[in-house]
Amino acid sequence: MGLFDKKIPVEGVNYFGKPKLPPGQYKTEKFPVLTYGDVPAISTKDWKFEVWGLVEPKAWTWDEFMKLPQTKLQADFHCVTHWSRFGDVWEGVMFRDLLKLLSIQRDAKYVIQHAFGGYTTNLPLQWMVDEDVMFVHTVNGRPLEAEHGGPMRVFTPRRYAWKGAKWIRGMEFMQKDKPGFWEVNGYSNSADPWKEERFW
Ligand SMILES: Nc1nc2c(c(=O)[nH]1)N[C@H]1C(S)=C(S)[C@@H](COP(=O)(O)O)O[C@H]1N2
Ligand SMILES: [Mo]
Repeated sequence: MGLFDKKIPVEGVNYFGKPKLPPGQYKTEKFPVLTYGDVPAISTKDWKFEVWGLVEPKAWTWDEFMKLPQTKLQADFHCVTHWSRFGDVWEGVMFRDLLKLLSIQRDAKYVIQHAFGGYTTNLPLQWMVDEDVMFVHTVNGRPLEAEHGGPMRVFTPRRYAWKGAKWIRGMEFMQKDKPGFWEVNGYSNSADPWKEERFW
């Protein structure tokens, strides 16, 4: 069996009313690892999350972050390389809940995710707020594995998976957009799987 279990039919709609399987995607039961570069070794003791830019700067240790409201979300994961994983239970902190603790300046319109190791990705603040963007530390009841971004990654269920940084270390709030690692390398800025926004 190859990477794609092409014969498995996927029917129905997801929790935001879109077809479970976006166009051009295949269901896989595997959880491939897609990382550019090395897997950084980050212990929860070393982990820290910071916000900067057009926001009052703040920082959280692991223990402080884990005291934020915790949410479980069952959601599907779509990679631009055509594989989709269904039904995992993702657990962590919703971006919306973090946002309630931030003092953001009026002219902040974009959010840049920064990862340990240098990876970045960008989204409009409006989408980060409206949608179900979350910080994830646990998947299906198990701590997120290092190769999948543990101890903490971002997950953006309505976007291709590159819009969520593994090993998240901070977010920068900006007035102007700043395309991230894959966006600079030719991938779509908006990355909507149901519109097949793969490249630009
Ligand atoms: N820090 C970091 N985050 C990243 C990446 C990366 O290379 N580095 N790859 C992105 C891409 S292209 C995808 S498809 C998903 C893959 O997540 P996975 O390796 O857990 O499947 O992570 C995204 N986040
Ligand atoms: Mo990807």
